Amino acid sequence: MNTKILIIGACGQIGTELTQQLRKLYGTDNVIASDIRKLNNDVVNDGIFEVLNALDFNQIEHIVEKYQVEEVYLMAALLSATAEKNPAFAWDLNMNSLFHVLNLAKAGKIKKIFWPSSIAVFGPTTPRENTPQFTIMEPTTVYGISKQSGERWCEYYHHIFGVDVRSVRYPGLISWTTPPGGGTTDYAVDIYYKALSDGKFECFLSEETRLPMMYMDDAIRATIEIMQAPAEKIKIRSSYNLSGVSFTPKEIAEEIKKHIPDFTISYKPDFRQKIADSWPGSIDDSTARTDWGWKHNFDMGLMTVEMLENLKK
Ligand code: AKB
Repeated sequence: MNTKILIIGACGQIGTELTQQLRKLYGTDNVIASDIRKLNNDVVNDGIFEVLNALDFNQIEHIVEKYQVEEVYLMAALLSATAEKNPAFAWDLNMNSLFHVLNLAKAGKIKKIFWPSSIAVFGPTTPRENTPQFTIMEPTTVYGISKQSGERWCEYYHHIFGVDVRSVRYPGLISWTTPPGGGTTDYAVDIYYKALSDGKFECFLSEETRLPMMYMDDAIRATIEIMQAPAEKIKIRSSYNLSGVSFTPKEIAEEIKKHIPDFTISYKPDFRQKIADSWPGSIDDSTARTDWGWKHNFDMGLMTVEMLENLKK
């Protein structure tokens, strides 16, 4: 596969693992990683890396032309908790970076786009359990509003201009390689670090807050599978529901206790509780399963074993 790929936001939680996997599949010379700053990590050191501001159309266009990029994965975004603190910048970054790549595709400069949406597109009036693909969407967070608007624009650019844009609504993502930053679901990563280092964890969500989550391996596979699927199988051009596991802080703590019996959890909900309360507890992703064959592999037990084993190393 000689496709030239650009990842924008390659040093983030998803970008890091996505870059490594795409380099394995497409070859190191075909994958251009980029981010707003140059860190000293594998993404930067193990292949092609460019400093790139996702808000700068000319810079993106320049990199696309320089490497003759065909596919762009736009992973740069401000997540839910950070976006509440900086609404104007969140709107600017989350929307304008998307317009830049959509417009490059409209101009025929790139062939295919992956853009991540989120369970944050749903709101308090959405059915909470087994949230359907098509349902009421009245997000009450800055991040959710930007993702819902982004979905509408993706669908519009596909229908009106024929842009091949593909998207999934990620749930909270759990991984051991790169920590998340600024999300409401981040506790589900932090809990593993603290269980190993301190044997205890103070959770910023209440014990019964159920949220949809997914192990990163599944999320990366979903991302690459939807991008590799034949175009006619991608019938939804806003974004697909995607489901892995679904649990409460209490349930994940119980799972960790099976491996670290003395582990304790306490609860001190903060402003993120309100965000979590507006989101679904579980997601119906049967449309993704039917349309392009999506299937998750990791349940809470397997994910916990993998997280603890890898973080111990
Ligand atoms: C967040 O918590 O903001 C993200 C998300 C669910 O999109 N992890």
